Amino acid sequence: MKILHTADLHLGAALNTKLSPEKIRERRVELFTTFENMAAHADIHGARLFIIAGDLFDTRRLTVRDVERVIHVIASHPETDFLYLPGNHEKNTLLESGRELPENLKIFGKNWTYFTYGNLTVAGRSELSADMFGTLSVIPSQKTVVVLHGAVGDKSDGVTVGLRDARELGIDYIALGHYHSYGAYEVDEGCTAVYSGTPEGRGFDECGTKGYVIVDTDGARTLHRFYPIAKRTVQLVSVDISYLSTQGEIQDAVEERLRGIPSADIVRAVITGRRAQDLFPDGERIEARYRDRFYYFEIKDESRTEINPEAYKYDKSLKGEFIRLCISDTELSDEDREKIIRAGVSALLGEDIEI
Ligand SMILES: [Mn+2]
Repeated sequence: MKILHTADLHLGAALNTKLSPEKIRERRVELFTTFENMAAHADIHGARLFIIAGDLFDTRRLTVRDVERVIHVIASHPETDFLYLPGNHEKNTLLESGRELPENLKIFGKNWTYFTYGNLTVAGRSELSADMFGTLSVIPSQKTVVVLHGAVGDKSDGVTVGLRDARELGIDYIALGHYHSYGAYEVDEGCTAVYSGTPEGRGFDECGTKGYVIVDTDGARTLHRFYPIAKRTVQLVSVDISYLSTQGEIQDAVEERLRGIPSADIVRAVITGRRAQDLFPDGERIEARYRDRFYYFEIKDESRTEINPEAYKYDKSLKGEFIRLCISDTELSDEDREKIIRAGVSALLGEDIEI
């Protein structure tokens, strides 16, 4: 049997970026569309099971229409069973909605809940506990897929899925939710625990390729494969400006690092490295240049000035005096000193400064 495994959609969630209000609305709809697209992908892959390993919703901002939209998607795929594990960001949102739920929506309870499809058993529970794997019943002749939501560790507890506890129990695949990036952990020879990750990155803490996992339980060994689906990828690109000496070189370095990134993406360029004393990257100009090239673009300057006190020892200019003063002030933290030197030198060079 083929299974589509997803988790952590956080439908209805606020977005952790500085998008415009129109784009926030648009992005919110896109998350629902990606859920809809995944249901269509399940059909294409021939997956008759669609596992949601927690955090389907971000209940804090959920509307009745959002809930109806999800129910509609599920009801439009009557040949697919949606096995839904309520996660830690939601309670039983669908049950509490008061709506009539489609027959092909199956919800895992707090304790082990089993759904059987021929020689495949899917077992899940929304609450974790220290002894949970001890109470799981596995039928040796059946393929067993376990669905849980939590961090992985050695031993299980209220928030941890203990992979050591899951060894040699005859489990074939553990479908996990909680971490927002794809990741696979070998449990024992026949079993892998997999995070599908969120299908759509929202903020800069959710960078990289996002998608879902297709699990195939038909062979002797249960196999899985990750498929990208996100409409937009959140990209964190670092640009090292060490050894560069002009604004033009910085711009070229940024351009070089942004080459090939799709215009649909959400991009942050992080300027890093040790820069020359008088060279401050012109973030505003760089932002203006890329604002329209990407869905969203921002720049973050984390570069540091290479200050050699020796170079200023005999510098009689105002700048030399100023830098000497900052360096000799032992009360300043490195970070504050950096900011003050930056603002001061910019001012002395006649640049606009922001304080
Ligand atoms: Mn989550």
